[in-house]
Amino acid sequence: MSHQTDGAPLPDQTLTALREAVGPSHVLTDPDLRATYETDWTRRFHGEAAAVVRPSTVDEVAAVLLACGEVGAAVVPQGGNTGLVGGGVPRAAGDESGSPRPQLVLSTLRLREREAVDEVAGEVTIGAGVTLAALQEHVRRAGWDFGVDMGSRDSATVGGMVATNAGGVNVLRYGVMRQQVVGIEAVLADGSKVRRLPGLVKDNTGYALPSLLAGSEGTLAVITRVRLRLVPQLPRRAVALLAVDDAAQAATFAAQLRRSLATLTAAELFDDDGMRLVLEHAGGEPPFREAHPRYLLIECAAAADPTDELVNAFSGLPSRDAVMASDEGGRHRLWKLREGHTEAVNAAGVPHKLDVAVPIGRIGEFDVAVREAIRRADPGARTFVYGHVGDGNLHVNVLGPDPEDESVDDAILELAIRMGGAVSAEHGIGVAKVRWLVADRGESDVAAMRAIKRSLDPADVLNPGVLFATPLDRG
Ligand code: 2HG
Ligand code: ZN
Repeated sequence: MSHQTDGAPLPDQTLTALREAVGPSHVLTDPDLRATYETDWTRRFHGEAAAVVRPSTVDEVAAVLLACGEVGAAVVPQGGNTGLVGGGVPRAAGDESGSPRPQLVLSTLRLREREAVDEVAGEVTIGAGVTLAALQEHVRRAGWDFGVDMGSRDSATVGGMVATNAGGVNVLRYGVMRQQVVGIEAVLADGSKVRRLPGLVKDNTGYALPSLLAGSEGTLAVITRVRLRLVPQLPRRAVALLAVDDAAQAATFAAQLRRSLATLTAAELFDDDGMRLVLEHAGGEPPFREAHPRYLLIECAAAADPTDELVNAFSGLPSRDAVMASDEGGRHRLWKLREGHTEAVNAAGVPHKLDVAVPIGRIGEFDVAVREAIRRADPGARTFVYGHVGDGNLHVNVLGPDPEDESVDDAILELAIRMGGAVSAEHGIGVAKVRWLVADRGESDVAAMRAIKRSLDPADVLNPGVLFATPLDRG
């Protein structure tokens, strides 16, 4: 997490091999050209790569991995660089995970192939570097939709979303990214290709490699193409914002709505400080005359207008106040209050971002306890808690503590584990939470994970320092 440089150079013959593999203009060694690939979105994680390499085919990816494997160079796979745990940018010099090995970024942004939608199966095969927004546009033109959606849709890539098992705002309806993956093509550390893309809904032939690679955070393979399950397009939408007493009430309301509203697609939580920050940053009017402790945003989507159904459902709930919108502009304004958080927090400082899962029934308790734990660790810190209340997934964002100071991070993650939660819900472990893997998962789980990693990538070429401390046989 420091801003020193690593500086280990790649041997000349490796640079030559890389240039031959992907074309000279796609091996970036100039620091100005590398810069945007070397720092993460939060600016908290940064490292220096000997080169950024941008292959455009699976064979080019294989050639890059072979060239790196020969000289023991580390490869950091990167999609849209929207990750929030430092897993897609080079390791910083002086980090525990840093080593004198040269490292390079393998950008998947040129893997942009878009096959025609398979109308009969309701599936599509798509290059890893295609953004979520481009995927949505592509499948919507064919009358389908994709089940995962999230605020970073314009930059986040399909490959990165699979590699991190992304979640987003529609998980309560369609599940996480892993559940959309029907098939995968990927290159292993030794340059061999695994390809399972026939699009079979049922396929129990051996280990489920696509499921294993989903959420492996670039440590087992470079994902080059994926085959994804599609969902029906639901063009009519309605959004409501409920003012509530606390996070516990938001979770209770969300549970009641999940039972009573078959068209429910999202149940999102944020607090008043967060909403004010979004309005200050992006402009706009507060939705209510007075401030309320917490807000619950809910969305319904259907083929026919779900407005009446939504109004009936939330009118029966004892909320403090409520507004709703069915027109596009109004829906967008309400969604902006939630989706604008990430950008608004980032504009106010370098945030500590803790994406945690807690049992849904304990969300209220966690929301109270986490604020107290942060106050104890750093009384001057500013805290914003928002997230996917319907999934038990909260994003605790803290401004104030130095980027290198991990005391608030530790307090938050320790609390999540103590309450039966997980230290990562949808953003991954990256380098940010490596120290917490054993505490969360237990020794034998992590030993099994390490055994898988060692057998597929014995020289630790792929994303060293992510998930596990390096060298691999340590702690
Ligand atoms: C979201 O739900 C994203 O908005 C980002 O997962 C969360 O900003 C964050 O911490
Ligand atoms: Zn999220």
